[in-house]
Amino acid sequence: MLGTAGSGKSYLTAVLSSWLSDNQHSVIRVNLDPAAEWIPYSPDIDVRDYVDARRLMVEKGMGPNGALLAATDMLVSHLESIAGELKASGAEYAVIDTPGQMELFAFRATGPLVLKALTGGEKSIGVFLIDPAFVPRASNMLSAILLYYSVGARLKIPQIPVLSKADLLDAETLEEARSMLDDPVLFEEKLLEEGVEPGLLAVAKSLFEAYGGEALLGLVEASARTSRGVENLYAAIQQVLGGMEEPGAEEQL
Ligand SMILES: Nc1nc2c(ncn2[C@@H]2O[C@H](COP(=O)(O)OP(=O)(O)OP(=O)(O)O)[C@@H](O)[C@H]2O)c(=O)[nH]1
Ligand SMILES: [Mg+2]
Repeated sequence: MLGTAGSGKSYLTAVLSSWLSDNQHSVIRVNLDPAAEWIPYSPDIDVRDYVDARRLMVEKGMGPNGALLAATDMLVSHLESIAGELKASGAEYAVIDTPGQMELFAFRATGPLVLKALTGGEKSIGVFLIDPAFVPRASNMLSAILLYYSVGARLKIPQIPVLSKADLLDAETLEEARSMLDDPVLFEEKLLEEGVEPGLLAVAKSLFEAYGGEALLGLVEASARTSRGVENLYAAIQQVLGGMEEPGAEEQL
């Protein structure tokens, strides 16, 4: 689960993993947030058992951001144990809830490193949550879209874009967002109206072209509050998994 702070990663982790186990899949929930105070599920694997950012603040007198940085970097020395726990579980699915401050995970060296160590060559998919606060203003949506592709470039795993907390958006707003996301001309018009500079307009246009006329191909609308869209998210996951090579297939060739 990836996404900006507060976008709903932990709640969707809870709901998706419950959905999976209700549907006879074995699943474990992994908390990767060393600074989480409270989590809406009980993690089967918890990085706070290895590094605790809150304790660093108290014991080393660090500020919140310094402690988070230190804790995220310290995670690296525990990767083998955490990956061992994950493998030993033998679960069919692991839902991994990433730290609130996405930039710490996605944009520092540790993120890709942690991801690679934990997934150990198994098929992995990023579920990228877009907060409804980005919707439906075109320039905000462009920011979210660029963030989505930027994380994809860093982590190099297939991603599924999810509009989270969809229960907070009324039908009209959702329709407005949808129509912009699959109509490059309308999207460009709105961007122009909102004063987005021409260089960025060209970037937006090329994204539409690159992804078959949709800025966020396969966007899933989901709500952890009502569970709406969770089944669609599962279907999207299956579709991506189906298109992926079997683990180790590359090496065998
Ligand atoms: N209405 C609504 N609120 C939600 C939903 N999912 C999460 N929230 C609320 O959004 C807030 C953040 O949700 P989290 O799941 O903690 O988000 P997060 O991305 O894990 O946040 P951090 O890890 O702290 O960055 C909480 O107060 C939730 O109650 C949803 O589907 N609908
Ligand atoms: Mg969280």
